Amino acid sequence: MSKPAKDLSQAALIVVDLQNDFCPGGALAVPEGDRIIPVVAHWVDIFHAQGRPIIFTRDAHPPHHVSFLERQGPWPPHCVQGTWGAALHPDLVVPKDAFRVDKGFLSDVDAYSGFEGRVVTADGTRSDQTLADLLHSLGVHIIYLAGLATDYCVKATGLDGVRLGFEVVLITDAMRGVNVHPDDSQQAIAELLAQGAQVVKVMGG
Ligand code: VGL
Ligand code: ZN
Repeated sequence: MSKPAKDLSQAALIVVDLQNDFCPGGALAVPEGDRIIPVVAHWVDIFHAQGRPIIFTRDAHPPHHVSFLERQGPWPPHCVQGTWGAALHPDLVVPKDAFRVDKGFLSDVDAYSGFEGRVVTADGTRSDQTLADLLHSLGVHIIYLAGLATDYCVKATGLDGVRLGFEVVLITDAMRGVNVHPDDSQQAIAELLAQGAQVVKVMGG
């Protein structure tokens, strides 16, 4: 198995929206969305073994969210809080000490970026802490990004990360896109690279 070439001592892993509704069988399935699970699991193991933070973001909409078709939004209803579709995929092994960040929880506001979310505490309630607050409190300067969807929430999270001064590393084989237009994911990655993100380099292979 491959290992990252970089020292992870200032890094965190962010797994974006790896939820049932974005996987095959879900309400807004990303093609092959579930195929990334073993790759994500490998990276979770690497970060966990080094005691580095792992953060799972979740799309967490109320019913009748502004992004849904019924309100002239672009998407079918998905990731409604408390439903099966909003849960992290059951094949994911989520370490006990992993963090959760929910976003998109305001009825009239959509939020693609994890940086618009709030940290969920151990008892499941939403705090006021943002993802940036959390990363700063943990001394994180480098974020490794994986998850769904490359062309929406991964892209938005990466662009915000760069803007906020984080070094952003894309684990491109651990992400998949919706691809409303066939090359949307490629374009998202190109835009992220143009803004200063990097693609992960691995040793071993
Ligand atoms: C997402 C579409 C709608 C995502 C969330 O997680 O990429 N995409 N809501
Ligand atoms: Zn959504």
